[in-house]
Amino acid sequence: MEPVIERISVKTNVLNANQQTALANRELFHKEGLLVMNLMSAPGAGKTTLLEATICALQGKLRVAVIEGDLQTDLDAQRIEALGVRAFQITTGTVCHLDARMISRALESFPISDLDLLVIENVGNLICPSSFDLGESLRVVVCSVAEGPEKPKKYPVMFNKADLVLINKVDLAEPSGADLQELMNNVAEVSPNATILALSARTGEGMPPWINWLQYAVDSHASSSRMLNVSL
Ligand SMILES: Nc1nc2c(ncn2[C@@H]2O[C@H](COP(=O)(O)OP(=O)(O)OP(=O)(O)O)[C@@H](O)[C@H]2O)c(=O)[nH]1
Ligand SMILES: [Mg+2]
Repeated sequence: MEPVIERISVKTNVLNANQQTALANRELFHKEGLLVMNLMSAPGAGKTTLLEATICALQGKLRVAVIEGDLQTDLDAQRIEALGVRAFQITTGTVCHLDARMISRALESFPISDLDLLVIENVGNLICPSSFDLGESLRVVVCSVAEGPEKPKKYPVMFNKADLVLINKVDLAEPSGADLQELMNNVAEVSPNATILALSARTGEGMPPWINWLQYAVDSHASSSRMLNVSL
């Protein structure tokens, strides 16, 4: 029994240490009046494609930057920079999620004072990223119809902490025979507090409600941060 107890306490310590840094990150983001979104999904669900389409839709409306998390390569950061948006790539090596310290270190050389929105694209993984608070204000989970309708039920932790679940690749629902309604029902069951939107980052179908939701989130966060900073 003893080794089991040791393993539990090591995990608790790691999460507690992460929480301290996440709180410091959150305080900094609040001071800057900056909305920070933690964008998570299984590998390949379409996070970077969604960001590319979102950046294009927000051009001239919001000042956005992106921190990318991947095990290897800066390919995703290159895709974002190709659109003229500042991006910082974190490569985690063998680690399957970003943590608050990685974000804090990135911020030492990545300026955020002139931004409205910072998106952190987490490592593609439906499990580990959900346990690590980064100091974000919003958790957005992308789930593609191609993954099959049962994924939310099998990986509920990721979904039940989400503020928004985006069902992506709806253009593939018909050709792949995927049951979009069943997927949406399963998301609603495990994400009772989340807004659920369906779209295709590739074709643009369903993008306007997502862009409106994001714009509203940034605007209301900016005004509540202003009030908080005035009262401090
Ligand atoms: N048909 C279709 N393909 C899509 C859509 N969104 C993304 N894709 C494709 O899905 C593949 C993976 O997309 P990415 O945006 O790289 O996915 P990701 O979640 O960023 O992947 P990781 O960062 O590796 O976890 C690419 O071939 C995209 O073109 C969509 O809405 N419809
Ligand atoms: Mg990506």
